[in-house]
Amino acid sequence: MSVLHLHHLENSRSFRILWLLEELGLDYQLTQYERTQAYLAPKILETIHPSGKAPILEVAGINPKEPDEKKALIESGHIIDYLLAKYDTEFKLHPQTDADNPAWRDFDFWMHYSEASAMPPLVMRLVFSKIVERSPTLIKPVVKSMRKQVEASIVIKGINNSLEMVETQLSEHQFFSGSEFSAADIQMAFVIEAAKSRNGMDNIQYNNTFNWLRRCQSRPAYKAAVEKGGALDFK
Ligand SMILES: N[C@@H](CCC(=O)N[C@@H](CS)C(=O)NCC(=O)O)C(=O)O
Repeated sequence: MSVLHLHHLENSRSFRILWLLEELGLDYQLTQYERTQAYLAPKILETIHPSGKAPILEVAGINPKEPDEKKALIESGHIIDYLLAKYDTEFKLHPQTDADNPAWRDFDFWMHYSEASAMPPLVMRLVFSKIVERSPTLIKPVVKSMRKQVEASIVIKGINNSLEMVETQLSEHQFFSGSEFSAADIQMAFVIEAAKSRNGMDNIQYNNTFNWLRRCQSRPAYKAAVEKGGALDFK
């Protein structure tokens, strides 16, 4: 029995964990779920963790007093931190914590920035598109026009700010924590793939970002994750 059991929802942040497990070369059990028609996670995920969202990583033996007990970890950033602390003991996928090291500061910054600031406007974009899709025909034009105004002033500005910051980072460095690939690239790749598909990205304006994404996608572990969990295909 594997100690690690990943619950992976198609086209979701759990791809990050799948990719990291492959980078670390770990043995793990994988259960895959399809999204519902409403593009949500299936209810069954709530039986594994009350959040009902992906990723969920179940870890056995985390409590030495109860070796058979499994703990369900959530939040992609937290799961990544856990896996790195436990299994990346030679620091191949993250810099050692050191406030004076710019590589660690960059690593830590992008690990947080991805979920705290970069993802929310992308999620809003998805939610707005669903509101329009599901609004009654009669009021659709009004809803569409409201969507356009809010998106232009808040959502698109937020996405573009993030993309500019990312492009600047990747024009100065090969990766998010400097010259070496790290788990911060895994965390940020999901953001960029979502932005590419939900916002559109000009490949000349964001040339360094596109080149970095190609470097990420050509990694054997990325390809193995696609093979096992399916390529990201955003709606
Ligand atoms: N901040 C959380 C976000 C988790 C999350 O929202 N997951 C999405 C998939 S990308 C989900 O499960 N959505 C389905 C739902 O809400 O029903 C993380 O980084 O893990």
